[in-house]
This record gives sequence, C-alpha cells and structure tokens, in this order.
Amino acid sequence: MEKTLVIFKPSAIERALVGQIITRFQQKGLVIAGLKMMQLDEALLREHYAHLVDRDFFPLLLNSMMATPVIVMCLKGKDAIKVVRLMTGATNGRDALPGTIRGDFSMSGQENIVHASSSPEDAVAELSRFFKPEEIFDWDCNDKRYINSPDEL
Ligand code: IDP
Ligand code: MG
Repeated sequence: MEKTLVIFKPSAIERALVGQIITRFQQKGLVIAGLKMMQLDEALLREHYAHLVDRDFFPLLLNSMMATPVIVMCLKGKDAIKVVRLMTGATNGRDALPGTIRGDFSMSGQENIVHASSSPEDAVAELSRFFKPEEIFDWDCNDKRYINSPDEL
C-alpha cells in the first residue's frame, strides 16, 4: 500500500477545517498511519519547497507556512498519492474543482488549506522529512473487504 504526506497548512488550522478534511480522507477509505502537530521553520521549508525558493512569492509562502503550527499526516492506501492529490485539487483554490478540498474551502493560490505529495519520489522524501520512522505505524484495518477487492491488496 502506498503512503503519502498531507500537511494541514495554517489556513486549515486558523479556519478550523482540520476535522472535516480528515473525515473526507477517512470516508474515502484511506488509513491514517501517522499524525502530529509541529512548528515549521525556514530551513525545513526551504528544503520542502526547494522548487519555489527563487519565486517572487517565496517570502510570502514562508511567512504563511510558519504563521501557526501545522498538522502533518501520513495516509496509506492503494494509489494513495494519486487519490489524495485528486481529492486536494488544483493549486489555486479559485481554479480547483468543486468537490475537491481546495475547490470547496479555498479562494487563494497560496492559502490553499493542504499540501499533498505529488509523486512517489516526493512522498518518500517528504515523509522522511517530516516524520521519524517510529512515528509512522504499519497497522492496517482488520477488515478491508469493503475498501478494496482481493486483487487490489
Ligand atoms: P501544490 O501545492 O499544488 O503541489 P506547488 O506548485 O508545489 O503546488 O506550490 C507549493 C505551494 O506554494 C502551493 O500549494 C501554494 O501554497 C504556493 N504557491 C504556488 N504557486 C503560487 C503562486 O503563484 N502564488 C502564491 N503561492 C503559490
Ligand atoms: Mg507541490
């Protein structure tokens, strides 16, 4: 089963959206394998957003991501990386489709509620960036019969 990283950004924390977004992921059939609150700092964000450090909006992004503690979550499931990205929606909340998290909760290109890993390589790197190995749990639902068919497990 694939694992992926979700970050509840300060926009989700300030707007008290964390509970209902976790509910969406759980209702979909994704499993929480790790969850904690942490304060991000500039060094970690420069690594995490290395592809954006030269963009003019990067200082604003830094401030935005350090404004409150964030909640980081590891989700597990079949094709979890793709599924969580689809549920997250387009980067800019004004372009994101209704029904997606950003489409339903964001009007902004920056204040877009959640981060989600965008590829298998990113997911591995990001999970090890934000979690210690012992903070990710290798448990699974006892009864997955109605989440996946036998040939999907
Ligand atoms: P993603 O979050 O959909 O993967 P990325 O391009 O990786 O999008 O950008 C990371 C984050 O940087 C975005 O989620 C958003 O918060 C911020 N960001 C990206 N592009 C812009 C922009 O043009 N203006 C302001 N913030 C942006
Ligand atoms: Mg990205």
